[in-house]
Amino acid sequence: MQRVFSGIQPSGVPTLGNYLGAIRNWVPMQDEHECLFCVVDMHAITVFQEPQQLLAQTREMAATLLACGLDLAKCTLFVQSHVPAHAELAWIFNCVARLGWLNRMTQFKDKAGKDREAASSGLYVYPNLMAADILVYKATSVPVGDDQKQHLELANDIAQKFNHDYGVEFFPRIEPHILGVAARVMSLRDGSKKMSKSDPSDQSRINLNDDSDAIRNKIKRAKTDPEPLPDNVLGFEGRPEVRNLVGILAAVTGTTPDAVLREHGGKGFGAFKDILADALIAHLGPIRSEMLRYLSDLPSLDAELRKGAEKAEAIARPIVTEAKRIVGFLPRA
Ligand code: AQP
Repeated sequence: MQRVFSGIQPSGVPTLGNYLGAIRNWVPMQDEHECLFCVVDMHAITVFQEPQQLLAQTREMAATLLACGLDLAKCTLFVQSHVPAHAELAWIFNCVARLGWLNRMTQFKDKAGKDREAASSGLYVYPNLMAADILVYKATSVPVGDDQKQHLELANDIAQKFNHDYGVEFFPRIEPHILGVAARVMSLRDGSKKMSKSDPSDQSRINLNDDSDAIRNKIKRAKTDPEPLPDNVLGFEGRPEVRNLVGILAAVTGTTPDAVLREHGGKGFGAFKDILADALIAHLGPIRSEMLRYLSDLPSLDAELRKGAEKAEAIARPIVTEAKRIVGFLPRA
């Protein structure tokens, strides 16, 4: 049985992009693999988070994951900062990863923007912490959206260099697990940008806690063009917003963009957006209700997260202890 690790940042309310690109694909994996799912609050603070908001968003993210179908009888769900082994291994990896490797990471370039000097050093070494998140469990499979592929390649480079430098076969190879019809959901305002929970425009995304009116409004105002829907996927050329909306409908109705266009090709966007909004409301409504239910009992939610951290710690502690021994750290007597 493979050990699977995946994380999500509590840097905002989870979006439809997080759901279709990541969370939704985690649910069936629980039946086939040993799964660890983590709310990665240490990653979130690589960009400043207002403390009270971070705290609330961490619980909100955990509640959303449960509402989407993670089952605590089948998987381990926990908060990253509750398991210090992540930070311990990340420091070792800071000393293994090369600056040249980090310089190539496109996510740093995107997130740091034009003023790189003002970005936090945490944002720069983010991929080293991500490598530690995975390898501190010796996980071999990581389900992610396709935007994270580059970071996983870097994690493998770190694992190989650690093994090579210390002459061991300690860390395994990691395989990315990229799934889903709409593997990358784009912003509703700009089809060339990915949908992101931290985008300053709330209109750019569907949040998993949006109510029916908010969903309908955002879809109505989503950017399109005056032409009707094309008859087949070749018609997406030069129309990224159209490709995105069709991809979303295909993903939530469990079909393909081709099938959506066979049914709706030639329609105007007024009619198509109504159909899309209805499908999203039907799909996301029950998730929102469940999320609110989990959030109505915070002591139980916190207790479940503590149990999750204990289970995760039991796996991570011996692995990080051995990594420290390999490096030559004197064990505490
Ligand atoms: N638009 C997206 N389409 C498909 N998958 C996506 N993911 C994120 N956005 C999309 C996937 O969600 C998982 C968790 O992501 P994360 O929270 O760790 O960080 P992120 O990728 O940086 O997500 P956001 O929403 O864009 O957060 P912020 O705004 O804080 O940066 C990952 O598997 C990711 O691939």
